[in-house]
Amino acid sequence: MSAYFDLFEKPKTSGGVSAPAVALTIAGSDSGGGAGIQADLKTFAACGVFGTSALTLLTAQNTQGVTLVEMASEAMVRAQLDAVLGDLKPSAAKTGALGTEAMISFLVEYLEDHPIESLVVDPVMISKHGEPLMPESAFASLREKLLPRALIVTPNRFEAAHLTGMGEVESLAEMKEAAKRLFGAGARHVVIKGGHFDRIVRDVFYDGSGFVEFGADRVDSKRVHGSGCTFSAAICARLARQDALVDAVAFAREFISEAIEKAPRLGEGISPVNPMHGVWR
Ligand code: PXL
Repeated sequence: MSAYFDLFEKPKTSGGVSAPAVALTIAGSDSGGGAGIQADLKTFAACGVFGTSALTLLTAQNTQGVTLVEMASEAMVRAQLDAVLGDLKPSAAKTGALGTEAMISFLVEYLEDHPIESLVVDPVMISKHGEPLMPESAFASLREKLLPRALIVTPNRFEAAHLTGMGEVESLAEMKEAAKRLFGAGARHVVIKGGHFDRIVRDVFYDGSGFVEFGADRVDSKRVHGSGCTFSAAICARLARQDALVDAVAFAREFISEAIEKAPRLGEGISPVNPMHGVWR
């Protein structure tokens, strides 16, 4: 039986009224439904968690590519965060596409006044189609300002190479070196995903003292859209449910493998992953 067998376990109840864990995604919208907040909210729901969101940007896109990106105003992001944090009280949050250096700086300042302990940072830089979702000039802010706020940062090898300035992160040894550097930049935990390049997937988790390797000897050879969002959202959902971090990462590894294997053939371009694989396939 896989690790997500208890997905549909009943939420905790208080006084007969169900009280699910609440998670927050601070991310961009993907009109095509494959990545961004759409993937995050589906993943939260599939993991038995009530999803809330603060949209940072809108993309017009489908399986074939991104045609337009527009930023939300700072006032709008602030109002969304105030509304959600002040009332629904999420117990974990994740960041996805933040778009600009100004948005990163705003969010970091906001988090100073409204700290979120269980914060998953998915350093979204580029879409699956190769369109930049953040200018290179913002990478340093992400590393220097946002990573110190992260309970865990979840780059793929490409993102890890950019964030560390290592040029490339290909081998397991380079993944470990990159994880150490990102820990050194202030992230309290790091998981570097290997899935973008290997047929056999290997992810490396680092907590500052030791490494844990997670592997999946299947799937992930498919080119799909939304896998990074779904992976980080699954970690966030399990943190919201009070899982230990390493258990949340192990769960997310299983969850994303299944979501890739069950990716539906939709559209003419790159298929979206299927975070709802436990519900329909
Ligand atoms: O997969 C990264 C990602 C995150 N967020 C949004 C996106 C994408 C990729 O296209 O569009 C909004």
